[in-house]
Formats: sequence, C-alpha cells, structure tokens
Amino acid sequence: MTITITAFEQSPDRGKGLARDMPVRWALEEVGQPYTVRPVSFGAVKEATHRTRQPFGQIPTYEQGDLVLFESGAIVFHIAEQHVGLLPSNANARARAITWMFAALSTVEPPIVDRSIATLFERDQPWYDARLASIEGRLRTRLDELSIRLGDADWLDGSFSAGDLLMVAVLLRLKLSGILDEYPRISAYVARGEARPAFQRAFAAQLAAFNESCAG
Ligand code: GTB
Repeated sequence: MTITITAFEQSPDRGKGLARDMPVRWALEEVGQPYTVRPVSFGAVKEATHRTRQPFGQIPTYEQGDLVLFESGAIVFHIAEQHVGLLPSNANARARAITWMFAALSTVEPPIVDRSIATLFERDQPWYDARLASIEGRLRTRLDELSIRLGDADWLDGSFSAGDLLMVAVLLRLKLSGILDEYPRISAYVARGEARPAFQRAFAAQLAAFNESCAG
C-alpha cells in the first residue's frame, strides 16, 4: 500500500531540511520504503480537509490505506515498528531506543523550539535579550548533559536507531545558530547522522521539492 506524507509545497526553511517532514522522509529512507508526497500550502493546512488528518493544521501527516497519522515522532515510531532497521529486536534495547525518541522530543527539543520562536518572532520585545539568555542557559544545560552521555560513542545506545534519528533531527535546528560549535562531540554526532545515505536521499528529495516549487 502506498505511503503518502504531507509537506509544505514551499518549505519556509527554503530546503534546509529543518521542517518536520524531514525526519519522516529520513525514517522511510532508512527502512527502504517508497513514499509519495502531497504538497500543501500554508493556507491548505488550516482547511477542514487537512485538519481531518492533522487537527492542529500542521505538516507532516502520514497515510497508508485506512491509517492516517500525525505528529512526526509518532509517525517515525510507526515506521520503526513496521519495518526492520530503526529499532533493535532485543526488548530492552528497543525500550531504550524508544526512550531516546521521547528524550529528543520532550527533553532536548523544547529549549530549541523556544529559541527559534524567540529569534524569529520576539526580537522586537523589550525583554528579548533576557528571554534569549534564559532559553540559551536551559539549552546549554541540556547540551552539556547530552554531550556527557554521548561521550565518544557514535550513537546514543549501540547501533543507530530511531532515537538517534529524532535526536539528530532536533539538533539540526541549531546548526545555523553556531551553538553546536561549542559541543564537538554533538557536532560530530550530528555530522554522522547527516552523512547517512538515507539522510542524504531524504535531504535531496525535500530540497528538490523546494527548488521545483520556486521554478513552478
Ligand atoms: N509536533 C508536531 C510534529 O512533530 O509533527 C509539530 C509539527 C509542526 O510544527 N509543523 C510545522 C507546521 O506545520 C512545520 S515544521 N507549522 C504550521 C503551523 O503550525 O501553522 C516546523 C518548522 C517550520 C519552519 C522551520 N524553519 O523554517 O526552519 C523549521 C521547522
């Protein structure tokens, strides 16, 4: 059955691979599942038809037969459960990999998203400098802790897993900030993720979609 995902027809990151269709594309590439993309406009995501798939009017979504999913983390989890390659078969190792998926989205990502919101939308506020300093303090605490846990390992817990996929996807949103330069182990970890052939294919696909949207 064909897998269809949604992505913005013109991604606001201009093809930098930062929108949340990217981890879904990457997961599908890792497990070798072909997929089609339904491009949606910023207006269309807020319309009733799309909200039947994504109640919050966002991308990405995932459809396969009767199954309709939203939330990039849940979609990656579903892909990882359905196919070999993103979760270990050993029950304990699998549970730990799933723990890292949650850690990426619930513990590491929040200050990263807060920082994006502040730098994009709150620059003109009189409290902006204090807010940014507070967010970056929380963010650096998380990065310090992550760096210590990662140590000199290639991946968070043995082999590459969906936990690494989501963690790298989350950390990539910091790439342009320069903050990752302070964390050589995390920078090398992100670079390992980006070097994976499946990441490269997913990145190329979303960039091609952006370039086509500009040409059309
Ligand atoms: N928790 C949801 C998930 O993980 O699926 C969050 C989905 C989400 O935030 N989707 C965004 C969206 O549809 C696009 S990816 N926003 C429309 C809206 O909320 O109205 C987020 C995103 C957008 C742009 C950049 N960028 O330009 O760098 C990065 C990430």
